[in-house]
Amino acid sequence: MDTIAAIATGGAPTAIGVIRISGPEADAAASRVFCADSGRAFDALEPRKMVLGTLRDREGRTLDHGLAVRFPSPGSYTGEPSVELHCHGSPMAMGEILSALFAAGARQAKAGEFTRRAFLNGKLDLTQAEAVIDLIDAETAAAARNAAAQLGGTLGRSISAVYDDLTDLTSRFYAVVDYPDEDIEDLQQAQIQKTLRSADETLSTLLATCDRGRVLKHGVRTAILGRPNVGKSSLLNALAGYDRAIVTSAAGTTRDTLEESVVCGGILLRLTDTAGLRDTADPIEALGVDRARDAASRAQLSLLVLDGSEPLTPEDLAAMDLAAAAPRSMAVVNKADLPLRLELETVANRFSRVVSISAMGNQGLDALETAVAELFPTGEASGEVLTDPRQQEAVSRARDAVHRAIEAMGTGLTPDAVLTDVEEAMNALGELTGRTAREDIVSAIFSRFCVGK
Ligand SMILES: Nc1nc2c(ncn2[C@@H]2O[C@H](COP(=O)(O)OP(=O)(O)OP(=O)(O)O)[C@@H](O)[C@H]2O)c(=O)[nH]1
Ligand SMILES: [Mg+2]
Repeated sequence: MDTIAAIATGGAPTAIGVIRISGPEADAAASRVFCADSGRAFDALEPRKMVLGTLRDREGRTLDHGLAVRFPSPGSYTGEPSVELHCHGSPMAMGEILSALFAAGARQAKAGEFTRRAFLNGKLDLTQAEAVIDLIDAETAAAARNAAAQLGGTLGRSISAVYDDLTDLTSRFYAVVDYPDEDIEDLQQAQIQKTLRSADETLSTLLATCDRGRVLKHGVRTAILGRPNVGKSSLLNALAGYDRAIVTSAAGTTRDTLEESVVCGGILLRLTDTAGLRDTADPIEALGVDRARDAASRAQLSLLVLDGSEPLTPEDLAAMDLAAAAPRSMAVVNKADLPLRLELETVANRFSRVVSISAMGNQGLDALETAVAELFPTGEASGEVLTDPRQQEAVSRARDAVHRAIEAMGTGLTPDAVLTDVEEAMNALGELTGRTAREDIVSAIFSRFCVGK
């Protein structure tokens, strides 16, 4: 196994920069660039304790004063002998130190290679490796909390529990297949049925978390809809916290769709501001209205904006129809700073959630946040949420196979027919945790990582 090294803190100047080294020659390579102030030999430094010293380039010239930590095997992230060097985050100085490490026999680590080694050495399973990247990429606190729980191993453990039950079950089956004269006793039959049903239940519960997982990881596609001049762009700006969109008193200001991501009620909303919906003779505006309709058709959530200071117009009613067609929708009655002239009851009859705001005065946004949080409950961050299409596909394949096994048992098919299904379920679950994952699946996962992780 090669010894690998990389800057773990990116290429920009930072207060502190970390260089990671892992592999059999980690101590030897590090000893060439780090000299403890105490004068102790590098491989005699106390494990997992930070030690002060000088960092040097390949000619032995001092480049920085910093810290080193040794992690002897197996008590390291990768499971291999590892070292971390903490220095000032100067890309130039760190580049020189790295090149000295390469001269000492280490090579540049590839993206995700440290975590990949951790996986290969059994330090974490694939669901935990995926949690590492999800944690780094998390865009909301809820997503980070869920990734942290998954990193703790919750998802891997519940999958492994099902896997182990099925292993146990197959061994019983093999006993019967090997001695065909013996029938499976009724008691055994009942037990096998019970195991299969309980596997089905666990997997179905996991599959029910897919929607929640998608929201956590990818956020909610949200269209801001309404007739011209009601304050759609003002709402976008209020949520974004800066003047993202042009706002004027002229109806038809927004022509093209405009996108911005915000965290609202703890949920990541991928907002699209749209052109005001109306019939228009202006060909450019008409194209904008087409795009607005398109955004509405793709939205998971639509925010219908109405002007509370005016009675409903036929254009409002048409916009309502469009907005109400989205899987989730909410009416946002804007301009609450002006006297109310809108027929609130008509709106409330159509939308179960109606919030009153003043986008211009930044008022009522908390009510909007609460309503969004209620529409998309993230639940507690158990980590037992399927956030990735790969995970969802594997669990779904496992559950289908378990279903077939249950059916085969019911129709009195031969034990080996049932076995085939059970083994297929186990394969799918093994892919998920990495017990039986193919190389291409593993590679695809680690390609999402950055260098140094
Ligand atoms: N009084 C009051 N005026 C508002 C409020 N929000 C927006 N406006 C005004 O309403 C007008 C239209 O606002 P926009 O945000 O451009 O409306 P829009 O729905 O994006 O309009 P189009 O892009 O033309 O479809 C502007 O003059 C805003 O200043 C509000 O809360 N109170
Ligand atoms: Mg606008």
